[in-house]
Amino acid sequence: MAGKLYHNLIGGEWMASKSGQTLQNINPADRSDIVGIFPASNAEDVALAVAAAKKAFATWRLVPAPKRAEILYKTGQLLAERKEQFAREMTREMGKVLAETRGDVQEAIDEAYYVAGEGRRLFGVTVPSELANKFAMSVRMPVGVIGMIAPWNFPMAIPSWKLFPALVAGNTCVIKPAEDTPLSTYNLVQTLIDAGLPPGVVNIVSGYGPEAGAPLVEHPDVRAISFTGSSAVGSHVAQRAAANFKPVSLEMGGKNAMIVMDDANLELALEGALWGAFGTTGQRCTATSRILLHESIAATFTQRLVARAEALSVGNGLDDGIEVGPQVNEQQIETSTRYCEIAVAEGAKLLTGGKRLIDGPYAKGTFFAPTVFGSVTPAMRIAREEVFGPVVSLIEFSTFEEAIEIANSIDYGLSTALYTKDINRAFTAIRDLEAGITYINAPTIGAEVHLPFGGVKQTGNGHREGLGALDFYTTWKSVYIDSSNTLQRAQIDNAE
Ligand code: UN1
Repeated sequence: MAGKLYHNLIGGEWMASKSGQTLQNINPADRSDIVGIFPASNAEDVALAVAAAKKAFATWRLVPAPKRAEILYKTGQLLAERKEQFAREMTREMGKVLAETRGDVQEAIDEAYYVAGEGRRLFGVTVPSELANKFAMSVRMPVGVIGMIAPWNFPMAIPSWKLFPALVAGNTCVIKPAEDTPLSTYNLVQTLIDAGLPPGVVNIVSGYGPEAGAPLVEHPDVRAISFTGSSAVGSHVAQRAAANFKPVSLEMGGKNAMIVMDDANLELALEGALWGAFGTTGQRCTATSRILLHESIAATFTQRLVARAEALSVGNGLDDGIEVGPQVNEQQIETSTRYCEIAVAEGAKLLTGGKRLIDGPYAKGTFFAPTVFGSVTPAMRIAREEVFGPVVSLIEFSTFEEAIEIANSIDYGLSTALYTKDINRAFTAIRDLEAGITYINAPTIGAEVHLPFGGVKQTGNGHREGLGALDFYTTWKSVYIDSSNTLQRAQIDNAE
């Protein structure tokens, strides 16, 4: 099927890239299906979009926050009406199964309602002054033009985590969607416009990282950058932005561990493992990619997990009964294949999967078999490096302390899970696991929008989405109002 032609959105106008270059949005379940043709933008397009956002900032920043919030609330309502259509389009461009793309749109709806409430809060802090007849408070100000670079795995939810808090705070935005999944960002932004967002407040520049992402990061009028993607690209973004001291919010990789203790409800842990490891075809930064098994339950758990992994139905996410969709593109298939080879070479035991699926209907797309590796040791690369595919490693341990140590032994720190009935161990794990998120008796995926989302170590640089996002999208201004009609010198006139 030939794809529809889409344009950039700049200053409220839909326009082709100045170079005329385009990219194809391809259905990963059927690579002959072209979802759309999108601009492959470059620095020239980015400059126009930033200029439009800068112009719009002059007026948007003055719209009262509760009014800005009403547009977001309306956006949530419209998204709810459009949920099924947007979910279907998302499965077609990204591959994950319909139940999950409905969840992705729902996450944007949740974010809209959550952030809409912030329009009547945006709390500042009022404190007493140390001087008489002096009033002291601090208020949140918008930052200005924000550049956003979004990933393909949550093509509507993650752009909403970035756009909505930025907008409620009075910023204007230029967003570069992932080149694999621009349509969902278009659907999101079109919905914002239909809800009443003025022209130029959000601008879309689609394209590839080096040509469109890099100029956005470097543009002097872009005051802050929010990036979600790999740690390798995140490091690049941070270094480029550092040249002019631009704040950067980075949300990057994970190698998330689920610990299963000897007293765990094994059926529950199995369900969690399957969902955590193979949901979204393993393509979540929160995916369960290491399962740490207590030695006393390891054999049973492994046998049951492998059987259940083999029984998962892999296929086109739009078809009924499919549990695991394709990987997003050829490059991801190559990464999964390469890591399977590395794991075998390191001495891990391939228990199931380990290969691309190519027969019958699979020939048309980028499918990879749900894969389980046993006999994995914590030092192996397959236990340390992010695969971002349906590949999970099983590691055995003897004591709870050892499990925590293994869980913490990697460079990432996003999500963790512990399955146990022991409340004391649960609290110890909550305290000691080095990660931004810890689940007890639930898998490593499933974060809700109104809690902080992000991680430690190479997962992030200290910022959070969800609760905490406003700290990134606002800048503090401290305000002192002196009503004494005299010069009062702080630290001097009130000293003893
Ligand atoms: C991601 O993997 O990039 O917690 C985000 C979750 C989802 C968000 C994942 N709500 O798994």
